[in-house]
Amino acid sequence: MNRNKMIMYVLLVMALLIIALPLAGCAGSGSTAGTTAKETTAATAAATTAGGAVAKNEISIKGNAFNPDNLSIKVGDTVTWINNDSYAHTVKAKTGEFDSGNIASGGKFSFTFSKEGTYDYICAIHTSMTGKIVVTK
Ligand SMILES: [Cu+2]
Repeated sequence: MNRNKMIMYVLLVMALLIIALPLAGCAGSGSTAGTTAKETTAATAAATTAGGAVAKNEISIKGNAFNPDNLSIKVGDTVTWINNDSYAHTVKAKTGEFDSGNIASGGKFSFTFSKEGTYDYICAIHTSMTGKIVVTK
């Protein structure tokens, strides 16, 4: 009965393989948890607020002239005059709302307009220098 034993043995091995293979397959295909590390490039959105900030409502005084010599603003706005000449000037409203007095070379004068209207002004030293501020709501 050697032959029968052989067959039994082969059948047993085959049976074991049939049972074992799927298990081995499961074990083999274990956790393929590939942690794909997504690189987050630190986007440093450089919010560079324009370096040379162009100041609002500035009037340059140069060459015996106001520049701009006609400026429109809103109620509550502040206007700043900057004397870029090498000698003094003034900023004086014809109707008296403001008067800077002497603004030395390099000096500034600011005035906040709280009422709407048209403000004509001059330099009291050089009366041919004229300017206008138009204030609206
Ligand atoms: Cu002047």
